[in-house]
Order: sequence, then structure tokens, then C-alpha cells
Amino acid sequence: MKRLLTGLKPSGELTLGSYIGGIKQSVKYQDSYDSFIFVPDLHSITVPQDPILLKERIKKNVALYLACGIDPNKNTIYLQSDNLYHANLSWIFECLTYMGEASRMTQYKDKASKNINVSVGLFTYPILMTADILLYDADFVPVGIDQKQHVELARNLAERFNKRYGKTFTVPNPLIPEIGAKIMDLQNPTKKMSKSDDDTKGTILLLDSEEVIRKKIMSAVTDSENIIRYDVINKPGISNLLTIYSSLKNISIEEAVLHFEGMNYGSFKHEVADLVVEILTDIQKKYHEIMSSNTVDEILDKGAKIVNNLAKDKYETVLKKVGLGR
Ligand code: ATP
Ligand code: LTN
Repeated sequence: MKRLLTGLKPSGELTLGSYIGGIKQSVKYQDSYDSFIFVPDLHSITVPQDPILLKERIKKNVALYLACGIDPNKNTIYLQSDNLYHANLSWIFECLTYMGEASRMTQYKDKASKNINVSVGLFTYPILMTADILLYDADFVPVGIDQKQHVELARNLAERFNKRYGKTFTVPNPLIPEIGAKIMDLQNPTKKMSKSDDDTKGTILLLDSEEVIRKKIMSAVTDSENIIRYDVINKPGISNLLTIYSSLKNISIEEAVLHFEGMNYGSFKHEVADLVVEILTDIQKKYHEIMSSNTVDEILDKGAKIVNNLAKDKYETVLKKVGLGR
């Protein structure tokens, strides 16, 4: 069975974008693949984090995975820092990565241009991501479009290692959703909906209340044409709402456009809000039940054992191939 692996950083509250671009795909494929989903906590400290909040978010992330439909019987669920091999393997890949290729990562360039004190970790984190993926020989990595370049780096490094030391790693493929690969900010629909934004007016958090969700969708930026059609360049706001609706309804954009034909923007937004509220209310109900039980700890304990065993074998193979150790 082919293996699928993904992770969502606990660096902020998960958003509707994280759900559509990341979690929803893993849920969709969990019956067809040997599925791994983890919390990449080491990735989140590439920018400063409040230690207390970070610990809370780690637990919240796992509870949200489950509440969104990740089945613990079909997935290996674990915390990155519970397995020391991720960081160890990352070092080996750092020594295989060229400065030029690491410098080409657009997400780094983007984030670095907006911050004054940029950590070396922010620069090297795609390499840690490579280790996360290759350590378990993942075949497929469900991600939003912003992460595609990082999965491509993982592909290149797997191929480079295999060429230099002999076949060792599976070369992974990104799995990008056909609809919803980049959910946009509701207030600025030419920019990605992001959980690390200070201003959350344009970001729907998975744990937002019904009232807040409705308010954010009803005040989403649109245009003055008052015709519901899909046109990302000229109508980014309406196109984004259509994308959200289609993805959550599991229908094509064309079907959504047909469904809303002739409707005014107010009624359209209202219907999109109803759907988002319906889905998120259900997720939130499950989330609160999970948070008030020991489920998260039990699942992470079980996951840690499984992945440490797998990673130990892989890492020892790598050491031998590279000529490290005694
Ligand atoms: P940030 O928004 O803080 O930059 P991130 O999106 O880079 O965070 P994660 O939350 O770890 O980080 O991303 C989890 C997954 O969700 C990734 O696969 C990412 O591509 C996807 N994702 C995040 N935001 C969106 C979005 N707005 N649209 C589609 N996919 C998204
Ligand atoms: N870098 C990703 C999160 C992430 C990830 C991974 C996703 C870390 N390791 C491995 C898929 C596979 C992000 O910033 N969203």
C-alpha cells in the first residue's frame, strides 16, 4: 500500500485554508493509503512562539485532526518532537542541499522580506520537511500549493541521495487539491488565507464561533459587478467564495456557478456562510469532546512508538550508507 504523509504546524490557530488544503485531503485518502499525519512542532519555532500557547496548540492540532475526520484506526498520528530522528536526518540533508537551491524557496524569501530578525531555522526548514517526508518513505504528500516547492525539494534531495549512495529513499509526490489549493484571505483575496496573520478579519479559524464566521463571510471583499462567475483575475473575492463552497460541497466550480446563477451577492454569501457554519459546528462539537478526554495523549503515545521504530531502522541504514558511526 502506498504511503501518504502530511503535517500542519501548531504555529497559529488552524484555518479553513489549512482544512481545505491539508486535512480534508488526508481524510479523503485515508482509506486508500497507509496514512501518516503529524504535528510538526519543530517547524513552528522557526518564528518565536509563546511556550504555553505552543503546548496548547499541539494538543489542539491533534484534536482538530480527529474532529475533522482523521480516523486514528486508519492513520499513524504523532508529534514530530517525540521522534529525535527527524532533526538528525535533517542534518544529513542539510549537508546535501546547495545554498542556491535553499535560497530559491519562495516562502522563505517572502517571510524573510517581511521580518527583520530572520532565524537560520526559517531558512533551513524546507530541509527538515524533507527529512519528515523521506524518513518514512512517503509516496504522496497532500499540501496546499504554497508547499509544492518544498515537496519538490524533497524529491530532488531523495534523488540526489539515491544517486550518490544507492537507492535508499522513495521519491515523494505532492498531492495538490484540484479545488482549494490556495484559499484566499476574505479581506484581501489576492493573498493566501493564513493562520500567522495578526489581523484575522479575513481568516476563518476552525474554532471561530458561528457569529464570527457569518460576520467574516458577509463582509468578504467582492466587486461591484453583481454577477456570480468564476474569474480569479477580475473577481478574486467571488471566485474565492465559490472555491470554498465547491470544495466543502465536493462539487465542481462549474456546478457551483450554475447553482448560484442569478442570485445576488448577499444571498450568495449567506448560503456560503450556512455551509461553512454547518461543517465547522460539527467539527467544533467533536473537538470539544476530544479535548475533554485523554484521547490525544493516548494516540500520541501509540504514534510515537510506531514512528520511532520505523525511523530507527531508516536512520541506521542512512548512517551506514553515508559512512557515519562505528
Ligand atoms: P501560515 O498560514 O501560517 O503561513 P502554513 O499554511 O504555511 O501556515 P500549515 O498550517 O502548517 O502552515 O499548513 C498546513 C497545510 O495547509 C499545508 O499543506 C498548506 O499548504 C495548507 N494550507 C494552509 N493555508 C492554506 C490556504 N489558505 N489554502 C490552501 N491550503 C492551505
Ligand atoms: N512545512 C509545512 C508543514 C510541514 C509538512 C511536513 C507538510 C512540515 N513537515 C511534511 C507535509 C509534509 C508548512 O509550513 N505548512
